[in-house]
Amino acid sequence: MGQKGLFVKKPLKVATSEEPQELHPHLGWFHLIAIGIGAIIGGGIFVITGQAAADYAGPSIVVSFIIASLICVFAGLCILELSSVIPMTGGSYTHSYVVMGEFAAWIVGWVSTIQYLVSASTVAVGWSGYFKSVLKDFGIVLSDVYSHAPIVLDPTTGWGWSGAVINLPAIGIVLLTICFIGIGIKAATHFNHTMVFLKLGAIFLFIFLGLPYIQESNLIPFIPPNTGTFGQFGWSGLVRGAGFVFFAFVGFDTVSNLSTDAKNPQKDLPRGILGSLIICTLIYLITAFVLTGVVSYPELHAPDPIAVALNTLHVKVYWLSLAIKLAILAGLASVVLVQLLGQTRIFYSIGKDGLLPYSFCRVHKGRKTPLFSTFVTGIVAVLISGLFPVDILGELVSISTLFLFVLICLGVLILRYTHPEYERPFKVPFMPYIPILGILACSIQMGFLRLSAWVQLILWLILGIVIYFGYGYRNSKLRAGKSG
Ligand code: ALA
Repeated sequence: MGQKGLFVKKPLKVATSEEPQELHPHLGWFHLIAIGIGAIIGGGIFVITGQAAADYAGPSIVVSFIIASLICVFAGLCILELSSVIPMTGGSYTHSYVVMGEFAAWIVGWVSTIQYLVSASTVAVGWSGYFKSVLKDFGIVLSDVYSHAPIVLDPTTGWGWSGAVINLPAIGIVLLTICFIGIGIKAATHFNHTMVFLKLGAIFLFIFLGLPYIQESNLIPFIPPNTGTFGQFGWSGLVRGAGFVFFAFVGFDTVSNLSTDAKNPQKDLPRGILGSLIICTLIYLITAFVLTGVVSYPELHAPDPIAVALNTLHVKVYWLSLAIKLAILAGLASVVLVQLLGQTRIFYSIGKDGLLPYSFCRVHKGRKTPLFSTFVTGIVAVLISGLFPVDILGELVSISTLFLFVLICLGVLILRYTHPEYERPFKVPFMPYIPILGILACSIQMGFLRLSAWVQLILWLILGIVIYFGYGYRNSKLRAGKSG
């Protein structure tokens, strides 16, 4: 029999027994950590860190990273508990369906779309910046008209046109990765391992080369004085910087969406999520320290800050600098891949529940991949990455992810009190303090972001609510009694 109301919940038993066998479970903890690193390290460290240091935090961006990583630990523990109770494809979307009901689940799924699809597009735009830089090293100058976002958001004049037509390199990398995903997850993870290896190699080489060239004068004052405007240096800048570099951690929970692709989800998901989070945090702290130590922070406002830093090193290591840039290109490509992969799985799960048309969950028999979801993901990412610049997209991704984390921490609290009897292979320690701290930290961090980010998030939510009442509410399988 069908159920009514916006808060209709998926019973846990039904949810788990419904779990599809169509996808091919073959990922171990090592693969999951690699996928985590593939999703985490990317545009955040290679592009956004430089801009956040130059505009908001200066050398104290290192502390911003610590704040951002603590928020991720709070949220990560909550995600782990939910994943251990509800080990299903769809990650936070499915968890919310079981814990808070359909409407909350839709909101989470819809906002996750920003987290995955928009962040993939953001990184694709960052990829385009480094691609141009590499071409320039070979004497090829790509016209901005075809390699830059046509839409801009100026802090003083508002929305406008840059004069460019489209960002073709960004579109190119989206198309390439979406083809890999379409071919099948096995091919996708092999591609990912190679990329992760190159990306880590580039970072370690940069740290190794940069360490001897750190100048104390670049790091002092560690917290540059506030300019008189809230969020521009000083303590408020340091915290705003944390909101910006939060982008660099987006994706650490991607692994939780892959429970049906994992061989032993209950053990390997915690290892995958926490392992990749710890490794990436350490790498970020050292990289940010070297970056701001080698270059005076105002100079880091560039689409390719690592390349800027490499150019200031006194050693003439042209080929090494080129190798690092090439590896960064590979690394950024791996983030695009993992984020788009996560998005296809979210569409798949939402389609399965009838909140999006059935085509979204149809799996190609030979390839074992949801082809239509992959196709739609590709088209939307092509449009976003071809038209928008990094700063607009990155800020939207950060605020949306923080919003999601508030809901996730809330979900853990609700489930502990509504269903204390559920078996919890992983339990958040220090209940209820960790989720409460998570909610507070994310909310405060959101408060430090710019008004434009809030406006974009609210508009996205309104669009999502319209789509839900226009389609999902009427076609929900749970409500119609076809599941649940
Ligand atoms: N965390 C990912 C990146 O930095 C989104 O590119």
